[in-house]
Amino acid sequence: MTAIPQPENTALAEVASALRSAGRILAMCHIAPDGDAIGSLLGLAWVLRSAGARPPGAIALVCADGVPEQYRYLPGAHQVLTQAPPGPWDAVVTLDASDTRRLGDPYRPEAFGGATVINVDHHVTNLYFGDLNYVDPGAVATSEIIVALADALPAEIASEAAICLLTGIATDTLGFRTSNVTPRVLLTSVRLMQAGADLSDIIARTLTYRPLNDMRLWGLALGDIRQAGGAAWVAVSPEMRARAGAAEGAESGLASFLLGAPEADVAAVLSENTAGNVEISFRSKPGFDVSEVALALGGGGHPQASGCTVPGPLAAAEARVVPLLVAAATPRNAR
Ligand SMILES: [Mn+2]
Repeated sequence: MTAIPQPENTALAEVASALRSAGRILAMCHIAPDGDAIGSLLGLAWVLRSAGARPPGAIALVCADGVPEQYRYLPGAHQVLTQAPPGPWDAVVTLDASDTRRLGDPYRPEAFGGATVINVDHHVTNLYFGDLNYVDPGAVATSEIIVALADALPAEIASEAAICLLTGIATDTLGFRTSNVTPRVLLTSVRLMQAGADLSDIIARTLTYRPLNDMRLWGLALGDIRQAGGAAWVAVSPEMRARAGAAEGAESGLASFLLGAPEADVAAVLSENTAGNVEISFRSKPGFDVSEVALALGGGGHPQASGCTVPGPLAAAEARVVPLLVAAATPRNAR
């Protein structure tokens, strides 16, 4: 057997020490941000502030797509910029992104002025693109890693940080319903609640939140569920989105909903965006792996939740994706 070289993680203490000594820090999360992207971004900022005073402007927070409506309750959400302010920076921290493309335009190493790039993530498909890399696929959320980082700095987790970090953990676990939720995750969450995070408020604002026009779009998509073997999927076109009056991103959560069907081992939502590309979300039941499907199509993610973007139109994307999806639904012992 040929040994496959495994990328090495930097010790968390070394990441903490790099952050302690960095004067100017730029932190960024991935495009089309979810609760963990925004939660870990803002949570890190609060943790860094409590680790030591820095002059105003010393910490900049960037997400190319801004903060979605349902996450604007997060303390500090208004501080998130869509473009990186001018460098130089001492450290650039990337959060919840398995590759640099996921970071969008703000990831421009030539503008960082020699900053140390610190890649903090929990995706098993992470490409270890940083100067320092702390990737823990055992963590349910990047926000869970930020709790460990706070302890390593050390830094107190006050209520602002706790709200952001519990939001990341609660959303990435779909409200503590995913198979990777262990007693450790619950204990960390208890700690964040004790620090001042209101769990039921977080769940209501993120997971239960669903504008009527989003529901109208779900209705259109669910009216035409496609199925082959153990795979179930739906397609969302720009026309459907316009008819429902729904914004891009309205289908978030739809793949997990489809997976609730006992007939589905794997589920997907194919959504054509206004640029003509098709964004695909994959979900699978434990024992099935959709990270490989996403990776084969240039994306990434976790065994139970992954995603990619492929060229449109929808029919072409569907023809490419469905055979992979059906193969992923075949149980391992039947391969
Ligand atoms: Mn995440």
